[in-house]
Amino acid sequence: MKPKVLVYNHISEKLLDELANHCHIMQATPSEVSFREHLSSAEAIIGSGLKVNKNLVDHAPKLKFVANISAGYDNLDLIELNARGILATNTPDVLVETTADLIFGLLLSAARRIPELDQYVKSGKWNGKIPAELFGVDINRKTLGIIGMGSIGKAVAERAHHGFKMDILYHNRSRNYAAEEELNARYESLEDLLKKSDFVCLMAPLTSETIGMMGKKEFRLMKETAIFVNGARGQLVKEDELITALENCEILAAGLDVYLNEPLNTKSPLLKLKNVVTTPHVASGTHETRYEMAKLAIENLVKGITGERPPNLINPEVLEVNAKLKFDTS
Ligand code: 8YV
Repeated sequence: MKPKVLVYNHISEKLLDELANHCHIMQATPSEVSFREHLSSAEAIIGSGLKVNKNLVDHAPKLKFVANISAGYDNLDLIELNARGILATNTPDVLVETTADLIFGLLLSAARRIPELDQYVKSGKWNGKIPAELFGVDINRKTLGIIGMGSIGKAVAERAHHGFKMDILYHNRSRNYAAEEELNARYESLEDLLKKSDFVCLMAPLTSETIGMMGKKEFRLMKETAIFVNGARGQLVKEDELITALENCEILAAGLDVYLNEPLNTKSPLLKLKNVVTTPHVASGTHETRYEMAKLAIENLVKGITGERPPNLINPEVLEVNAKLKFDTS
């Protein structure tokens, strides 16, 4: 018998066929009634965004492997997974450039007010001179501050530096010497980065140290003409304080791909603000990249099932204790 794997997101037929060579596939989204039933017999789960916490693993007594189809893994309670000897993998690298494209697109859209201009044309208001109230602000040669200079932060900075001749400042847990050398990026304290940047782009992972790191105090440090972009996780920002900063024009505008609660509540004040450009947590969302992410997640999972070390193992400490995970292939 092949090990049972619960697929809880859409994955292309081609990749499912590949996965089916190695396991018995069960499919259900978390909102479907059959999800719980499949979970109770699943040895592995694959998908993105599901909160894998104590409550979930309590309902998954056979679970040995969690294959996340995402780079971020803040949806996983690693303490709980490690305690139960469950391996977890993610999909870094393959989404870096695509994610940076959209994040830079948000920056451009907010600065040049592309959604507002689009509406202006489509609603038939363009019947003469464009009013100066619809003008944006320059991007080229301005200063971009990146908070979280990991691979995606660096890819955003590359677009800014090489394409738009921007000066790059960054704040990170550790120095990124490659970014300093290749992009002339300068390391700054968070406070100095916020004070000096024309654009602030948040790309840090969600951890106990970064949660709520941007709030009233931080937005007040930013220039009144500055634009804030969040391409990381909504929980890094005190969202009500961001809304206040935008309403009170303490900063000029924001471009947001992520929110405190997702999907964003239709009553959120963010939806009423003209100086906010939104996308629905979709930075990695192109056909090509989502395919590559699912493919990599499957590669990780198949390695796990066949007793090899998965390339993107998040919690190798489980393997140290367990040397080899035994899947039910009897
Ligand atoms: C989402 C992401 O997971 O990889 C990440 O960390 O944030 C994204 O790729 C993806 O959009 C699915 O929701």
